[in-house]
Amino acid sequence: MLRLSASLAALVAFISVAAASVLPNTAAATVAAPGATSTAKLHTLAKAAGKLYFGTATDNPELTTTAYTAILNDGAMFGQLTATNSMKWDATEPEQGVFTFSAGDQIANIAKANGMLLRGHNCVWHNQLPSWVSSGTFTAAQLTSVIQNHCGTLVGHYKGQTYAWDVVNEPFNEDGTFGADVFFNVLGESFVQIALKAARAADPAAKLYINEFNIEFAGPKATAMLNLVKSLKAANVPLDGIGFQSHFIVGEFSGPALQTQLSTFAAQGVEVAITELDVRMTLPSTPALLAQQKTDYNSVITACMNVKACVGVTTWDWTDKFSWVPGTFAGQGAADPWDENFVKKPAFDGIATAFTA
Ligand code: 9MR
Repeated sequence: MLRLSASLAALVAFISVAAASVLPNTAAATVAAPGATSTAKLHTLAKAAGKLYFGTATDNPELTTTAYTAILNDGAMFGQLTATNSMKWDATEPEQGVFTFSAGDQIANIAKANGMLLRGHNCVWHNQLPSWVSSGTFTAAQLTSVIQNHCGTLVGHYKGQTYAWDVVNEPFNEDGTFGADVFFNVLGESFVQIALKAARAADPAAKLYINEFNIEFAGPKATAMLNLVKSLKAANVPLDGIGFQSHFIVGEFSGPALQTQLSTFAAQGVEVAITELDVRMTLPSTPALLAQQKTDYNSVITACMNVKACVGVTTWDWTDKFSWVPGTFAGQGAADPWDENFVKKPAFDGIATAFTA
């Protein structure tokens, strides 16, 4: 027994030494990973390429980090902002009829001060609802007026400042059925047009979007969204755009598939946009993963470039320091074009190259 253990230990020691001699040290490899070389400004490149904007989401707690705001406030880098959380229902109407816009205004004001477009996010979503909505008991007439009041007041507050609104966010399940939230349960799919009509009345100039994930490739969810667009258009319900969130995984993404979906929706007479782009990986990042991520970012921008109706691209924050990914997917991250120290990653070059191709 003792002899066996000793020889096992010797074997393990031998394998470790052998592995160390052929495998790169992980920590050293990460440090040696190449960063970006481009010194371009992404919004400037997007405009020169005929797009309306390159933009980013940002969140209020981040705005106290001066190294962060120094880059965020660069209107040549970012020509559009989305509030990550502060225009959502729980933030803006926490109690029925009591509206608070100070946090949302802080982000709207950064956009205004720097000449950036603003995308409103969002009016109606099953998530981040105050409990008076999510657990409320409503008749159809009552919930209709709750939606009309919320969307009307929210969109109306930012009237004249907003390029577009995600009026309805993530209405579908993966199988293409509507999510069973309070809105669908009480109103059926009519909640979509109730929200869109209220938003149009509140700000006739804002582009009205439905925003969704996992419609970037063919499947039941994309088909359901396409059918919804067709039925809303046929009924003359105001709808101007479809947002493709684009929360991708390194190496598991097809640019041609995305381009096909963008074109398919554009053919229905709506504009399209990449609204929440990030490309996550299993940590730690390696040069190979960062190189694949660069390719993936490049493919997303290329898909948008190849579809005229694709108006712009928004990343879901721009630095890994403030990415939502690690908090949601344990062990994953490094999803943004800048690292957690605000240093540009190869993905930055992937974006810049696609805009200039
Ligand atoms: O990034 C947002 C995160 O801070 C919030 O905790 C989360 C709560 O649901 O929402 C995140 O943003 C989501 C966006 O509003 C809609 N699409 C998916 C985004 C990532 O979860």
